[in-house]
Amino acid sequence: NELSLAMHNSVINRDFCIYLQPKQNQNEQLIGAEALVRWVHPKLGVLAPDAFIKMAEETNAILPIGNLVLERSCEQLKLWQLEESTQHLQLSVNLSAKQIWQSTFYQDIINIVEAYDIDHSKLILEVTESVLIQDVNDATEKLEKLRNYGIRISLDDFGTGYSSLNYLRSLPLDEIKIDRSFIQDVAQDTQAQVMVKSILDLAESFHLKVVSEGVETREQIEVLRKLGNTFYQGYFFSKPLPINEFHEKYLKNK
Ligand code: G
Ligand code: G
Ligand code: MN
Ligand code: NA
Repeated sequence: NELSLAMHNSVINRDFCIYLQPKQNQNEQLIGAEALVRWVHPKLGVLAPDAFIKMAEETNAILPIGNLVLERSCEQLKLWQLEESTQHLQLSVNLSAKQIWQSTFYQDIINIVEAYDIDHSKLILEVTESVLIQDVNDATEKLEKLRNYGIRISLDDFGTGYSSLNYLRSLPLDEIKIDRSFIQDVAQDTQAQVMVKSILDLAESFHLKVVSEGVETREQIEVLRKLGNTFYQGYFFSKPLPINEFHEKYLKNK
């Protein structure tokens, strides 16, 4: 159809960019960002992932788009690493299952990381449970290799999958991101608080960092602070921003 033809052309023309959503530590200091892809459609303008990621996966366009996102992300990390004031910043990149299933997956990542000559430890790859569930052994082996190379691995949308606890034990992880459905309720709902507290305790015993996703209010932050140690990401701080706006807002006087 028309949109998939346009996507095919846009892959050739590299009409994709990343927006950055800030990630803060418990003291609410900026520690990095998540890269979120946007399709800069020649006629329709900037499109968000929900408008095209599904189609990109169905047509396998997600493979070149995924590589482009990684390139743009490593390029940004390289720029941050040239300045003392920004070299501590980390950048998280979402991976689709299709990317991980490629036999060239590991080497594709390494090639990009080496081409941009970045500090490996500042790149975080986000995977979802559903990705891992389909072939745990294959995913574990590949992610373990990336981790041995120094790249960090994060489990996205944590709590929405169905056998989360087993995975925490067996997967090569550095971080989990608590799904925003838990965070949405955490200020009012004591059950959500109990859930989040258990996740934070569990993560601590596994030496995993935790990001609370979808933080929208001060109240949520105060409740989360009492429950344990977590980083924050969400509209309370900022929606995903074009790179120049991100720099304007967070790094202007640095
Ligand atoms: O940017 P937005 O808030 O609309 O993101 C929506 C969804 O799209 C999220 O679930 C996110 O994980 C996914 N997504 C964003 N960027 C990428 C990307 O570069 N690759 C893949 N595979 N998914 C992405
Ligand atoms: O699935 P993933 O976590 O990769 O996707 C992040 C998605 O969540 C993006 O679509 C982003 O725009 C959205 N998002 C980020 N912060 C918030 C928030 O505070 N509230 C809501 N409702 N969505 C958010
Ligand atoms: Mn994500
Ligand atoms: Na998520």
